Amino acid sequence: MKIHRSFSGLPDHQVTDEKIFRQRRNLVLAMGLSPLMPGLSSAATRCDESLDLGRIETPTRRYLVSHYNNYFEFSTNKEAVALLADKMSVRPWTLEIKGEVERPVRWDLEDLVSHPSRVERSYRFRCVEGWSMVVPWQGIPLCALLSAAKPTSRARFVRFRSYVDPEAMVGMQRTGLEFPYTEGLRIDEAMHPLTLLATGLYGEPLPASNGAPLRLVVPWKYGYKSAKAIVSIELIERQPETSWHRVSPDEYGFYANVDPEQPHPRWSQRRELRLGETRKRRTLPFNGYADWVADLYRGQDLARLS
Ligand SMILES: Nc1nc2c(c(=O)[nH]1)N[C@H]1C(S)=C(S)[C@@H](COP(=O)(O)O)O[C@H]1N2
Ligand SMILES: [Mo]
Repeated sequence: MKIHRSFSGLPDHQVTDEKIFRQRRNLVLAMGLSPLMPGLSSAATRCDESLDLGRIETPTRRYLVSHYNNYFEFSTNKEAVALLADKMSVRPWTLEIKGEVERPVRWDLEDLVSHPSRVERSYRFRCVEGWSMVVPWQGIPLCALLSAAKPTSRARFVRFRSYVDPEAMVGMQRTGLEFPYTEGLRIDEAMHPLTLLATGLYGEPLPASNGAPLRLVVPWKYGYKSAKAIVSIELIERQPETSWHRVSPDEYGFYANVDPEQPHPRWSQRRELRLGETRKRRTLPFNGYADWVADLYRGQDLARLS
């Protein structure tokens, strides 16, 4: 029988164990230095655990996932995005992780795509507008990259910036949004094991319309938090301003956790239309991920946080 050995000469399972151990230690070190915040300890202990998400609904057809998109850099017409976004060049691509970190890093896309922590995750995805989908993503848990950069004790929030290419992105002038598209998370949300930096879907590289080559996926929050085409991740002390919050602060909050009981000022959030279906479904608290993330918000006023 052939035993696979890695370069370290250890059988693969030991290497894995050691890798997990190192990740955990780095994470605990990183998190241990951070100011105490609700949910922090649970996020710290679960970052690198494998997640049993149970059974999830049937994935949305791939064609629908990549041909009905919000990507305002290109167009506000969801059906037009796929054609327009295809014209943007995504190679070469680097992602920088900077700010309040001991080890700023730049990743080439190639190294992310072959990253040892890559996972496959099917997640529900719920847009604030009331449509939803189920997507089989491939990607890297963001915590694996953040812990490698070693956040300092001042890192309490994370800011994500999308790419700008004024020539290819022909919709930029026609929206009220300011670009680069900017989003943010609290550090414990960013370190949560569900938070993914997606590099692909349906086993293939990300379609341009879904945010190629690299996009954030935060499945318990409304879709606008999941910024596309990410080039920069910055750890910072204060809650960052975000693109949607800036144009419409009463409608698009920073936390934006999916909450059927908290209506948007202009419509109810109780139900949603899954792409490809004809009858609406009930929207679930935290988009169905309450068991994994509700702890992050213990003791906080969720009405104000949504
Ligand atoms: N850079 C960028 N990221 C973005 C957006 C955008 O316009 N630009 N739209 C957001 C919104 S509102 C949603 S619902 C999701 C849509 O992702 P999808 O097109 O992959 O379904 O992307 C989010 N990320
Ligand atoms: Mo959205």
